[in-house]
Amino acid sequence: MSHDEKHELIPDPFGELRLESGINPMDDQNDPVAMVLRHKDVRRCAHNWKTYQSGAQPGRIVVPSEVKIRDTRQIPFEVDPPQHGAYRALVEEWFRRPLESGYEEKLKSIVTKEIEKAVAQKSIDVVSDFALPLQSRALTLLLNLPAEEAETWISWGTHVFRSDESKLDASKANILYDYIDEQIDKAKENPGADLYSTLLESEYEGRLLSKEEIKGVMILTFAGGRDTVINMVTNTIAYLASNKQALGQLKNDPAIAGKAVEELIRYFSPLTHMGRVVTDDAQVCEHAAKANSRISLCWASANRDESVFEKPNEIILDRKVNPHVAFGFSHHKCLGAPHARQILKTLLQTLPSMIDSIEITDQEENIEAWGEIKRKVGYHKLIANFKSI
Ligand code: EMZ
Repeated sequence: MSHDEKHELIPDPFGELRLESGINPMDDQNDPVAMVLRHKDVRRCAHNWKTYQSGAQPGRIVVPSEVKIRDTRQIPFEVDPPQHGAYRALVEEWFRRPLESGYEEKLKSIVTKEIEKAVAQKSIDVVSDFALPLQSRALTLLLNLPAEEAETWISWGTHVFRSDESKLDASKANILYDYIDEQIDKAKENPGADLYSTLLESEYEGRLLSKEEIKGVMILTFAGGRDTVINMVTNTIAYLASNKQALGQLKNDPAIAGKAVEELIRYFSPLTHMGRVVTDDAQVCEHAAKANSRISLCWASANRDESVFEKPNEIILDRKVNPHVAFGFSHHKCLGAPHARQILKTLLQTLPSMIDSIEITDQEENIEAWGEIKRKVGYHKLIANFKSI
């Protein structure tokens, strides 16, 4: 490992394999997964939904597979075209609300309060005392629910299906399912201007959505944008703590915030990969992908592909050409992306005018294991001191 690599915030562990074979073969619960590593192949496979499907069995495209802890289909995530498009059309507009005027201001007030709280305390754990409450409070805006609702979600911790004890925690998952059931029933009795009520009025193929379908959308909303957003925020704080000049750059030139958002999300790639089920015997990079086996689209590796990105392992806040796939690619690209982007943009525009520097005093890295490969995706714990201006 070179000197530079050692000090990299989020190192790229896929480099060698990406050049050599383009594949990282791994096992998940006795079911092989071939991780596809090159940008070109990741995009090609993501686009080819006929051969590489999302809808085979609820939970199977997630790695580690969640088939043992849920049978509710997450919608539109686990549905293939053409049904996928019809479901997506029902929710697309709602998930674009973060781009409407007024939303950013509300988000700014949430972000500002969280920074003020961090400054007021001598030392905080960025994961549990900053990123998690920020993610949950921002989610009340996205769902258009009262701010207090965030307290319940904060109590669930960073992941709704994983706990310290287990990577797949069924009892934890049940807390979320029961909560969602209850909320759907409440909205049925007492409709409001929130996402549940909107879904209860939505029609698919000429009929109202079923409770199971609504539950599928809501599970995705709670699970999909949770640890990913928390890692994005925590990694941003770790980056700004070790790069004081970046704080200055963002403060002096706030117009780069938009580009900086894309670059940080490319670099962090909070979702390492997402699986697909192979429908017909196929070949990816000379690797035989057998029917009914799984491949995964490794966004994190594609985002460091040296044939696409100049100096891929450097964070260049105003990077000009940035065709990253951190939010996925093609039909299934992330529904929550406008919301995630707004959260990071607001943070990058607010923090530099409130904070002089950030000091990290302790940390525990969150390292994922994918076969032989280990990847740092963020932190379990990041103890920091926010020093105000
Ligand atoms: C699924 C997934 C969605 C899955 C875009 O990613 O996120 C994971 O964190 C969940 O465990 O169920 O929602």
